Parts: sequence; C-alpha cells; structure tokens
Amino acid sequence: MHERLGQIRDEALHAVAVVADTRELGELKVRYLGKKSPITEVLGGMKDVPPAERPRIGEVANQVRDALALAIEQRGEALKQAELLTRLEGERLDVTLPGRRPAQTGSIHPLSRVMQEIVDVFGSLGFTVAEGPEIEKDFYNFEALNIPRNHPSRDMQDTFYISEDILLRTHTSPVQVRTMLQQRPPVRIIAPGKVYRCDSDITHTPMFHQVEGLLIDKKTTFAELKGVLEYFCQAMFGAKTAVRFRPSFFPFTEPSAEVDIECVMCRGKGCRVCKMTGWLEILGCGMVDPNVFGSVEYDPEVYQGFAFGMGVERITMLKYGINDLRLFFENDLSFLAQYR
Ligand code: 2NM
Repeated sequence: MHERLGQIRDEALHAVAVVADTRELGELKVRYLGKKSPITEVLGGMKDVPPAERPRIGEVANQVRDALALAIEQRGEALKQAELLTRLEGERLDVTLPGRRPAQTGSIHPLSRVMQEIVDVFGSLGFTVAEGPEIEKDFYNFEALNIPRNHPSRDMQDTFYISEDILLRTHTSPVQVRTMLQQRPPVRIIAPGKVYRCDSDITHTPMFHQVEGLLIDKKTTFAELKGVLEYFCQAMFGAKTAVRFRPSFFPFTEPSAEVDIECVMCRGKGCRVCKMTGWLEILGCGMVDPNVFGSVEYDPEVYQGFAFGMGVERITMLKYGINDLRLFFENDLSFLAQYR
C-alpha cells in the first residue's frame, strides 16, 4: 500500500507539472483529491492491513494528499498568472492609432439655413418670430386679408381645400392676422413657414417656404418700409447691392410695391438669369390696407403699418446659384452635403 501511495503521488505530481491550463488543473484536482480519488480507493483496503500498521499508512496517505494539494495550489497560481499575461497581451491597444471618422454627418438644409438667416436679419431690427397653423380657416387666409370672394387666388386651381371653410394656407399672412387679433400695436413680427399651392411644374412645388413680415405703429411710413427692406436686401446679398421699388398691387396693401435687387449673376449688366433686365424680383410689400385693419378692429386713423413677403426657395437659389428648384426636395446627399 505504501508503494502504491508513492506511485499515485509521483503520477499525480507529474500530471500537475505538465497540465496545460487552469481548467485541466481543476479536473486533476477532482481526480486526485475528490471522493473517488485513487488515494481513497487505496485506503479502502485498510481492513486487510494489520492494525499496528494502519496509523502509518494513514499518515503517509495524508502526506501524499497534502503534497498534492500544495502542488496543485502552486501550479494553479502559476497558470493563473500566465493566463492573465496572455490575455493582457491580446488586449494591448495602440493609443497612437488615428480615430475612426463618423461615416456621414448631417447638415442643415439650405432652405432652413437661408430661412434662419432671414429671421436673423429681421431679428437684428427688433422683429420677433410668430407662428401659426398650416391648416387654416378661409377667414384668416383670405377674408380678413381683403381678398374678395371672386379673387383668382381663391380658385380651386391655387388652393388645397380640405372643406368649404378649411384649407392649407397659401401664404403665411394668416399668422399676421392671428397676431393682430391677439395683440394691440405696436406689432413687429416675421412669420416664416411652409405654405401650399395647387401648382406643380419645374418652377413650382405644391409646398414651398415663405417669410412674411409686419410692422404696425402710430406713425409708420412707406419711407420706413423702404429703409427696412433695403437694409434686408443688402444684409442678404452684400452692402453694395442696388435695390429698387416698383409699383405693384396686392389686395392686402395699398400702396403696394415689388422690390428688385441688382442681378447677382451679372451685377446689373444683363444675363440669362435676369432676362437681360439687370434686375431680380425678390420681395412684395406695401402699406397694410385699411380694410385689413377693419378685419382685426385696429383704427386705421390711428395706426399705419407695412407688410412684406418673400419666397425662401427663390432667395436661396439666387444666393447659392442653384438653377433647379427640384434639388431642394430630392434629398440627394451629394447636393445637401455642399451646404455644411
Ligand atoms: C406680401 C406682399 C405684401 C402681407 C400683408 C400682410 C398682412 F397680414 F399684414 F396684411 N401680411 N403679409 C404682404 C404684403 C405679403 O407677400 C408678397
């Protein structure tokens, strides 16, 4: 038995010495120190040993067990250390490598950018932004603005009607009407937003963007209108840009005018963009018609005001030399990425 225990010890120590990893070592530990170990098996034969020799055998068995336990413990420590080193080696990072760039970053749509720029210019003059619904009542979109029942802009051709009385706003003027009904003068607002007209070809989209403005006070003059809009044109297109006012007509203003700037392409010499006139129309404006004041119960003997409106698509095309309206609505990334 003595001899057998020595054999078991040598065999086990060898196995522990050559074991490859902590998992295999765990298996060895179960095999040699567990309930069914060969040591336990040998001790099962104790009943055949003369009683006098039994303590000695037990002592040897304990020594073998202790020696194995120590060897397994030490080997375990060594393997754990080696495995940690291997893992750390595998996880080594080169912190000097260049970072990964995000594949694609977004950008502000050119129409949003120009709309914001327009808002900022009027903001610098003390105008604040007003907003309102895109689904409107006939009253705010037409009636209150002195647009008579038989006016051509009311036609089914131009307006998206939802019912007899409800429609998609065809301009942002209903925002000014709502503002006038909600507050007393002075009023100094701009209304940027989406508007809708039943019109679709290469130069018209059924949805487009407008910025309109309204200023009302006790002694507001056409001269102030001219000053504000000339300032705006030069802020948008350059301080040296020539600006002219031409008489025009709108149902909601009297007198009315259209504003031209010197052609941004040829600087007034005459080209395809300005159709050889040297001028580009960019705004409509005028003094608010007394009938509009009547709709909102402002006294036209006390208050005067001016209003104006412009198309954001047109201004953006002129500012960036974009020749096709459809580019704004196709969401082609190679177009949009140019406006970062
Ligand atoms: C334009 C041209 C001229 C305008 C008028 C009003 C209101 F509500 F005050 F009467 N809002 N916007 C106006 C005047 C709009 O766009 C070409």
